[in-house]
Amino acid sequence: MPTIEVMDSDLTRRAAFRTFAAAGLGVAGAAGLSGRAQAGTGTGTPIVKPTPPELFTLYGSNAEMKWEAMAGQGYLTPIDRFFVRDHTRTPLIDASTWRLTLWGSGLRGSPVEFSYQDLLALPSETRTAFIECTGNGRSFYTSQQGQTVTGTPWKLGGIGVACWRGVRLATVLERAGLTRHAVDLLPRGLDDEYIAGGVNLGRVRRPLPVAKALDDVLLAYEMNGQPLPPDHGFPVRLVVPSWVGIASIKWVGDIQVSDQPLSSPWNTQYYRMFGPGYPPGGGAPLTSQVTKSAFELPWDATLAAGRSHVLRGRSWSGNSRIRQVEVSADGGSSWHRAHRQGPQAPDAWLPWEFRWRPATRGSYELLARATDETGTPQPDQAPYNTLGYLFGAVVRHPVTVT
Ligand SMILES: Nc1nc2c(c(=O)[nH]1)N[C@H]1C(S)=C(S)[C@@H](COP(=O)(O)O)O[C@H]1N2
Ligand SMILES: [Mo]
Repeated sequence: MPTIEVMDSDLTRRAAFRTFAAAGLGVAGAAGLSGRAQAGTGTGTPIVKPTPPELFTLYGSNAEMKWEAMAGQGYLTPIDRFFVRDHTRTPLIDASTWRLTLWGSGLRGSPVEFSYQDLLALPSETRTAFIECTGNGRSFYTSQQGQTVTGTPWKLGGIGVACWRGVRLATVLERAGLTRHAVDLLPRGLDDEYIAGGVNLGRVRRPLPVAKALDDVLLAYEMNGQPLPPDHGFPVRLVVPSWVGIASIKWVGDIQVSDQPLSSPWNTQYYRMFGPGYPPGGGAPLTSQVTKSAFELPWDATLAAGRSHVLRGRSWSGNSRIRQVEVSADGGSSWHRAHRQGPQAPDAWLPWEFRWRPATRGSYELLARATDETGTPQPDQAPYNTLGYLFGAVVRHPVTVT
C-alpha cells in the first residue's frame, strides 16, 4: 500500500472548508494548520508546568513521575504530578482561533472544521483512563536484563490515570461525514516538527484504525475537572484508552480520514518491536499496553526493621482489569496476596496494599506481580526489543531496612 501523506501546504491550498456549526455563515478562514501554535513557552523549558524534584525526574522534554508522589493520593494522578512526554516542547495554543479540521477520502465531502466552542457544545462523555508511554519501564531492560536499548530510560513513572472529559471521536466523525469506506485516521499535533538524527519527520502523528476510533476514543478538553493543561494537550487531545501513549495525540489540529491504510514514522520506524526474533521492518504497530505494577515508594526507600509497614501500590493492564496481585519480599521465592483497595475503572489501575514486617536489617528487593483477566501473571523477563518498548516483567524494587 502506498504511503499517503499530505503536507500542510496541500491542505491549506484546498479552497473550501465546510464549517460544522457555522453553516451558512460564510467560509471559514483557510488559515490552515500553521500559525496557531506559538513556538516556545518563553521560559526556555520545553515543559510549562513546574517539575519539582520531589515529584519528577526530568529527561530533556520528558518528565517522569516519582512513584512516591502517588502515596496518599486518591485514585487519580493529580495534574501537578502527571508525567509529560513531549517530542519537542509544549506549544501554547489560543483556543479562540484553534480549529480541528477533518479531511480526506474517508469523508463524504470537503474538509470540515470544528472550533473549540463547537466541541464544547456537542454531547460530552467522561472516562477514567491511564495514559502510559510505550517506553515506560525501559531502563529495566538494562538494569534487570543486561540489554542495550535506546530511548528515554524511564523507570515506572511514565504513566498517569486521569478523568478525561470530551466528545467521542465517533460523534465528530459522524458529523464530519464519515463513510463506511474509511479505514484509517491520522490525527496530527500542532507542536513543532520532530527532527530525529537530522531528519525532519514532520509533526507528531500516528495512524489510528477507524474501528478503535469509533469504539472508545475521546477528543478530550478536560482533565480531572479542569481545562486540559498546556503540557497535556490544550485545547484538545485524543485519549485512546488502553493503547500505547503515542496514540493519544496532544494539541490535535487535524485528522486525516482515509479510505486507504495510512502510515507515518510513528507506526513504521517507531512503536513496533525491532530486534532478534522480529521481522526486518519490525513487528505489527503496537496497540495495547502490557501488565505492570509499581510500589508507591521511593527507589531505594528506607524502612525500619521490626515494624509493620503497609506497602501500597497499583497495577494495570491494557488487556483487561487486574484479577490479582502478589508481592514477594524474598526475591521471588515466596509470594503473598496483596489486598485490593476499592474498585478499578476498566481502563485504569487497581490500587492495592500489602502489610510487611521485615525482621532483620539489610537490603531487600520488593516484587509485585499482577495477573490480568487473561490469566497470565507478569513474567520474570520482558521480550527484548531494541527500542525498549512494553517492559511488562516484574520490577525488582530495592529497599533498605535499618
Ligand atoms: N502532538 C503530540 N502528541 C503526543 C506526543 C507529542 O510529543 N506530541 N507524545 C505522545 C507520547 S509518546 C505520549 S506517551 C503521550 C504523553 O502524554 P502526556 O504528556 O499528557 O503524559 O502523549 C502522546 N501524544
Ligand atoms: Mo510515549
